[in-house]
Amino acid sequence: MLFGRDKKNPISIADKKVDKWTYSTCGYCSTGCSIEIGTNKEGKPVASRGVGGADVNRGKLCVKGIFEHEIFEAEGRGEKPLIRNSMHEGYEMEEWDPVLDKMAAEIKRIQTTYGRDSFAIVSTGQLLTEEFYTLGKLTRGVIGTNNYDGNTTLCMASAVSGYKRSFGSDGPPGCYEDFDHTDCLMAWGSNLPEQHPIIYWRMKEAQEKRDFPLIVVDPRVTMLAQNADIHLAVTPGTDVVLQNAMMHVILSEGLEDREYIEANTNGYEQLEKEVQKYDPASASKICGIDEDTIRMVARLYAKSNRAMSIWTMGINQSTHGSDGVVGINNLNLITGNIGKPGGTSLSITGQCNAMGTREWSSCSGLPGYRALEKAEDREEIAKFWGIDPEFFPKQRGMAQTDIFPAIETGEIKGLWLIATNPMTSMPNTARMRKTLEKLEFLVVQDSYADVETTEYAHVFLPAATWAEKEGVFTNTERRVNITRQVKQPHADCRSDLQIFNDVAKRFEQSKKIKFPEKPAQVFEEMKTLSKGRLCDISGMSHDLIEDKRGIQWPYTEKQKKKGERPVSGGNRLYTEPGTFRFADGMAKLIPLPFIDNNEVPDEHYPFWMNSGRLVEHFHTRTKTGKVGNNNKFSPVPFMEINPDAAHEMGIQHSTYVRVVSRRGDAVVLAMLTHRVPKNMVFIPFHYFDCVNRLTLGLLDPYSRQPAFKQCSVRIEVTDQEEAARLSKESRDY
Ligand SMILES: Nc1nc2c(c(=O)[nH]1)N[C@H]1C(S)=C(S)[C@@H](COP(=O)(O)OP(=O)(O)OC[C@H]3O[C@@H](n4cnc5c(=O)[nH]c(N)nc54)[C@H](O)[C@@H]3O)O[C@H]1N2
Ligand SMILES: Nc1nc2c(c(=O)[nH]1)N[C@H]1C(S)=C(S)[C@@H](COP(=O)(O)OP(=O)(O)OC[C@H]3O[C@@H](n4cnc5c(=O)[nH]c(N)nc54)[C@H](O)[C@@H]3O)O[C@H]1N2
Ligand code: SF4
Ligand SMILES: [Mo]
Repeated sequence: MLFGRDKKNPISIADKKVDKWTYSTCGYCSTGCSIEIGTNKEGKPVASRGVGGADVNRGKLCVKGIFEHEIFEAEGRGEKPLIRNSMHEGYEMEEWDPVLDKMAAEIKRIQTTYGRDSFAIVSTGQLLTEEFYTLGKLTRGVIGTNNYDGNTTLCMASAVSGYKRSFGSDGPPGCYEDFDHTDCLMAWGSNLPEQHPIIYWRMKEAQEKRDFPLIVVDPRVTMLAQNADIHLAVTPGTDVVLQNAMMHVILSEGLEDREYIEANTNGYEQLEKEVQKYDPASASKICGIDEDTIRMVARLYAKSNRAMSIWTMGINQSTHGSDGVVGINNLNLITGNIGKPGGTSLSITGQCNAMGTREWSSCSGLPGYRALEKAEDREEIAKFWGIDPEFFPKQRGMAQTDIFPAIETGEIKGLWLIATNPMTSMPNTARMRKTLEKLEFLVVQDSYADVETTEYAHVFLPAATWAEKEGVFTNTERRVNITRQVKQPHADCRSDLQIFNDVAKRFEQSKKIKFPEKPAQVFEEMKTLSKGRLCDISGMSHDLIEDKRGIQWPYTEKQKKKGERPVSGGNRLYTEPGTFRFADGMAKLIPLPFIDNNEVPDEHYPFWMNSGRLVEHFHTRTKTGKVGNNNKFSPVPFMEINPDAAHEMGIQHSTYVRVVSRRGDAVVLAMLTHRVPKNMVFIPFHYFDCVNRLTLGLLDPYSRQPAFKQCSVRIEVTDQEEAARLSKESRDY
């Protein structure tokens, strides 16, 4: 007889019958892992694996990447273009040509009737960079609407705005290799182990070797906080107060880096004057961190030889998002921690190509970090594209979060959404629904037809996704990496690049401009335009990028000609004194007065509502919701609530509750956990008709990014059977 282990079958890994592995870059988060997709003899994707020689991930993948081959043929993919005359009719399938004709005719009708800017375009951080560049050319050079932006306003806008205010340009100055050199790491509102698992692994490996302290600033006990040396459970939305208080300590105790400040910055006096107001005792009453801890952390940071900060949505998604970024930059500038190994301000990016859109999409300006506001930039691009510079607006138009209210007021009549699902991802779902219903014409271009926003569209364009196409992404550390085509587009889907080119052809103005068909040709154009810019990629090519498993910019033609090989990691910005991107080469120290403008808990709505993500899901679940090994871990909307709060209200673990805000309500399962303090609940935002029914989304004044993480709610015990029925209805795909 066999007992115990012997009884079990020996473990064997199923042979997936891979015939060929194709090199790509993961299409989920901004970590930028190199991935290979295995296809079988019939060309069907059957496996994914990490790429060993790639500096970013060194063979590893997280739980999303490892099942990524399953997304191509997942349920709900778009198959053919869909069309209808009004939102209240059913769709009909159509061929591409008549649908694109209709779309071009509607864009022209709306622009002629109401003005050029009355047709808006909102894109994403999830296309290939060549596609972003082409969409920018189409929008800025052909269609000519100034109301053009991306979902990145929900995501990275505060980081972009903060970098520009401090350093004179966007562009994260650090890299992952900084973890190998730092003596102190501070993570602000960033939950690496869940949201950037492979960056976390790089950080952890570095920390195990050199044991530097990790300080986590997050109102929740996240997985990162669990692994921290010091966890600062900051009062939501008050990071700027903590930063000012830390600077107060540093300056009053003379811990700043005088030499660095003098050689590299302007504005010291104004900053010093402002932070004088934030003595730790007063600051602690606002930010919730006791005064001694503030002093201790400030000293630790300033006395470290090299200190670095990383941050993500806990900072960006706030009414003080841009200020929070500037605050981190201030801290690093006064301690001399920019541009040196282990000393940096590294914004951890969100989507796989949120960086690519910042560099090349022309959303907030013109390609290659050029500005609409600068005459020489407008002239340079107009000349290169072959159009009149007067065709360009002289100022950036509306941000994505201003475009939707402009639909409400009737200023915008038509909208083209590309790879974004605002019905689920924007704050205040009820308002969003009314907004989309007001449109005379809505186009949704997505790889999946079943995205919630499609319900409001007049035209649906089925797009090829990720490795059904070829082109590059830029990751968090400015690394350009390539996605090779693994398979043909699903059904009748077309690549976004082809769709943009097909739309361009239908406008007279496009006759003046070249729209190359091949991604590699588009890349050549971008290379030319990048010469001498901060984001110089002129030394790269698709093949060299694959060969090196990704290359960080800048990598210039000159470097290539001199025979310099692209470094494998460790490439930084602002390493020389006085090389910031303002005219005088100096960075700016900017005072940050704090105004408390959040919706805070009160007697009617006593809980803070916080929202964010889970490791197994990506955003609105268009992909992970259909991958069994991702979806099974959290198939139903739930809420983290502190057990003490739950017991006081008689709420049992794993029962349904109704969460109510001034905007709406949502039914979720209560998950009792000490991750959240007694006066806070946390709801993942991956589910439709859930947390964004509750959110207020006040906007940051500089970046226009919504404060997704701060509003107030109350909780009601609810009828379990009714709730189960409602919950089931809302999650049926
Ligand atoms: N698995 C997975 N990974 C992803 C994504 C995904 O959907 N799923 N999305 C990608 C994208 S686009 C993005 S933008 C990133 C987001 O990555 P993260 O920003 O790391 O993720 P979030 O969960 O949105 O928010 C992080 C933390 O901010 C905290 N927070 C809330 N309010 C405050 C505050 O006032 N101050 C501070 N300091 N912290 C606060 C929350 O408690 C939360 O733990 O993840 C990327 N990676
Ligand atoms: N409450 C709350 N709300 C939030 C957040 C939060 O933390 N809390 N986070 C915000 C953040 S940081 C972000 S980034 C946004 C994300 O918000 P969205 O951008 O709306 O979310 P996604 O689900 O990523 O939508 C991307 C869409 O692109 C499609 N797609 C994927 N690949 C391709 C392709 O190659 N071509 C085309 N045409 N389509 C493709 C996908 O199917 C999907 O429908 O959500 C924001 N909303
Ligand atoms: S860490 Fe991000 S890039 Fe790497 S496999 Fe996971 S989702 Fe993909
Ligand atoms: Mo994001």
